[in-house]
Amino acid sequence: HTPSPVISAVSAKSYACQRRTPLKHHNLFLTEPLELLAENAELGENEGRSVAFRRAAAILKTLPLAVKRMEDLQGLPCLGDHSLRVVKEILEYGSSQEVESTRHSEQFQAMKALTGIFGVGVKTADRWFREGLRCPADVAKSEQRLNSSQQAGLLHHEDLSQHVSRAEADAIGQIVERAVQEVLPGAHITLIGGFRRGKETGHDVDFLITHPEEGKEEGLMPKVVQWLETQDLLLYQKTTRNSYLESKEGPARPPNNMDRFERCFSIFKLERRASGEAHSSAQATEGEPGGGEGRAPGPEPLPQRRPAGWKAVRVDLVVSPFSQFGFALLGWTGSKLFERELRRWAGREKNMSLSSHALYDNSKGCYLRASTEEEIFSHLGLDYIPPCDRNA
Ligand code: DCP
Ligand code: MG
Repeated sequence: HTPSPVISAVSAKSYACQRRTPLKHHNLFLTEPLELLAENAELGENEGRSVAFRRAAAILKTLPLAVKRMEDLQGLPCLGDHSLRVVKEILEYGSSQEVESTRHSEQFQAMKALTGIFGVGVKTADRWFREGLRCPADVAKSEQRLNSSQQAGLLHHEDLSQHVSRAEADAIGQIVERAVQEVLPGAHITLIGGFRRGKETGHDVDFLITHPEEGKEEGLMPKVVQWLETQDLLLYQKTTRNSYLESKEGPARPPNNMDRFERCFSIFKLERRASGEAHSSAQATEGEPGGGEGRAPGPEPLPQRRPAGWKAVRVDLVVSPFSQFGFALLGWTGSKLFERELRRWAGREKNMSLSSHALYDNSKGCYLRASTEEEIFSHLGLDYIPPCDRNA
């Protein structure tokens, strides 16, 4: 059996940043189970295992056809023994026992439900699980001490667990645009994250803000937040300052690049009027497993304020200096695996360190400047991949 030319072309490209990964593909019946195992590994803090499953899923997303037989996979990189075993079982029997038992396990479901609360990470969720808590309603009833983000997360959990539609993202975009123009005319805002990659729904809305005059962007975030607060548009916000400049770490050791910009994690109060379909889309995308009539058996709904007039929506705002804009844009467009693969490619194949602030050439001992994403791909010796094909 000789691999098809298409497979041969893909097989030379073992990094996701070398390939085009569209949003819609032909192998969801394989990638969904593999990504469930990846998620389970993440919830168990097994990062290596999680990345292995994600890489396996990502290669299958690039194939131009649905996989029918194991031979179709010959010569493909990124498929480890465990992933191959899962794929084989699905091809033969229609499902994988390991995947289905994980999907239905109490621990997986509880960890997913608990980390689904805004402000709750794996460590907290794990502690709560060991204390017997299984779902947000259990947490609400318990005597747990909650920090302010967790309190907001619980209070707005029902809204936040629903997908954000593109129309809602655009409505939020208009509000952010207005806020930013009020406090700093001439600033630019760009929709980043999943929506920039063409996703029709997201778990939040992400924006990158900059100003063409370097330095003008300094101190912008508190002013934007204050404006939003005076308009009663925020239900929660936590702002972190830009710590990149004060960072003592050398450039060769790239900073944990998500944390250094002036950034605001927030929950917006979106008037349902502001996006015509806020109401209906929230219901349409709920997609509870089990479906059918009424509620699926499971966690009881939380008691919470449920005014019909608005919906709580998670919004992330990031401010970048103009000189770093290309790096910030590339670093915040995702997907998370695509970002990871870009950094791995840079380090392993090019001896460079990429972050969402800069690109450093360790061999030459200098920074490589770039103002667009295209230039960064070119510095890295990669073909340009547009955002819609970064859905690894
Ligand atoms: N990001 C990253 N690594 C992280 C967190 C974020 O690379 N640990 C980058 C890539 C993401 C972007 O930031 O695409 C936004 O993060 P989100 O968690 O909002 O992810 P998405 O927007 O891609 O997905 P969703 O539709 O679920 O919001
Ligand atoms: Mg997002």
